[in-house]
Amino acid sequence: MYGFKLIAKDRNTKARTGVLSTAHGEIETPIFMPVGTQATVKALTPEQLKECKAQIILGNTYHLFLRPGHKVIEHLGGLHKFMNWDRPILTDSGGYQVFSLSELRKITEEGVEFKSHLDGSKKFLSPEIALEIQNSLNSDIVMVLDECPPYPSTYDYINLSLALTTKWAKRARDAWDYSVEKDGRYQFGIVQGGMIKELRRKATSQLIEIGFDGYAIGGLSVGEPKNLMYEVLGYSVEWLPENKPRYLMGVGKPEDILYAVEQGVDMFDCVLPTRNARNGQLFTKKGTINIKQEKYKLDNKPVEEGCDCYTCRNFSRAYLRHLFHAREILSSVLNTIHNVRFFLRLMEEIRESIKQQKFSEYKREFLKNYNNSEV
Ligand code: PRF
Ligand code: ZN
Repeated sequence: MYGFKLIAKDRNTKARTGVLSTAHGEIETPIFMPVGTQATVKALTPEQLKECKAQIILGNTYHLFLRPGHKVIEHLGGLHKFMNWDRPILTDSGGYQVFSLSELRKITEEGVEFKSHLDGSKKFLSPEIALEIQNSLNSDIVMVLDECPPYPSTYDYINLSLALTTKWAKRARDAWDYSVEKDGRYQFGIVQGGMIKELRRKATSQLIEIGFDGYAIGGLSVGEPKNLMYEVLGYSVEWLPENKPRYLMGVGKPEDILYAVEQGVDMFDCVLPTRNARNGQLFTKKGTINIKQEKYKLDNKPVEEGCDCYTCRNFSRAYLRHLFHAREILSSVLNTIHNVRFFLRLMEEIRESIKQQKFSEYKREFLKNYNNSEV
C-alpha cells in the first residue's frame, strides 16, 4: 500500500508522525535526509549510511545532469543501482542550484538557460527536462522546477517569479506519468513567494489546485533573519493539506528542525551535518564542539556520551582531533558518521516524543541542554 499515512498527532502542537511508502521502502516522518549531491553522501559508503540508520537521501538533478549525465546513470540502471543505495531517494529539481551555482542564467517562459559551473558549456533546463532527468535517475520523490528568489527581493520581482514558478509547476504536473504513483513514486510541488504572506497564500492555493503528492516549502533559509523565517514558515505550513507530506527545503539546524516539526513539517534536508563534519564541527546534545581545539588533545571521551554511532563506540575525541590535524581522510569519515547519526537520532527521538504526546517537553529539554552548556 503506497501513500502517506499519519500515525499520530501531538495534542499540544501541530507536530505529527507518519509513514510514507515509496518504491524503495518506507520512510518514517519527521525525517532528515542526508545530502548526496553527486551520487554519494560525502565521505560515507551506503553501508555506513545504513549503520547511521538513514532511511532516505537527497540527490541533485543539477549536478548529475552536468556530470556524469542522467543518460549515463539511466544506462547503468538508475541512481539507486549506480551508487548502490537501495533505499528511497528524493531528487531536487535543479532550480535552486542553477540559481546558486551557475553563471549567466537566462530565464524565459520556456525554462532556464545557464552555463555549467564545471566547463562553462551552455545548458538548458525546463520543467519537462527536469522531470525527464529525475525519471532517468528513477528517483522516488521528484521535485518540480522552481525559481527561488534571492533575499531580499522586491514585491514585483517575487510576484513575476512566482507566476513563472506556478506555470512551471503546472507543466511539470501535466508531464507527470500518474501511473507511477501507484508504484510508490511521487512528485512534490514547491511553495515560493518570498517573505510576502499574500504571495505565499496564492502560491499554496495554486499548487493545491494543481494537486501534488506532497508539498515543499522553498525560498526559506536564504539569508533572511530567523524570526522572519519562523513567521513565514508558520503560516506556510498551516495552509497545506493535512494528509500530504510537507518538506522544508534546505533546513537546517537542530533548533530550526524542532521549530518546524512543531509547525507540522515532516521532511528536512541540509548539508550541515556532512559539511560541518569535514570542518571538524561535531554536534552533541550539549551544543556543537570543534574537534580541532587544543582542549581535546588528551580527551579520552567519545564525542558524545551515550551516542550509539560507530565513531563514538570506538574512538576518542583525542584521536579525532589528531586525525583532523594530520588531514587524514578518516577524519571526514568518522566525523560524518557521528553527525549524520546525531541528526537521525534527533529525528528518532522527535518521532517517539510525538507518539508519546510529549513533543513540547522533548523540545524544551533538548533546547535547554543544547543552548546552555560548554562541552
Ligand atoms: N527550491 C529548491 N531547492 C531548494 C530550495 C528552494 O527554494 C531551498 C531553499 N532553502 C533549498 N533547496 N528547488
Ligand atoms: Zn557519535
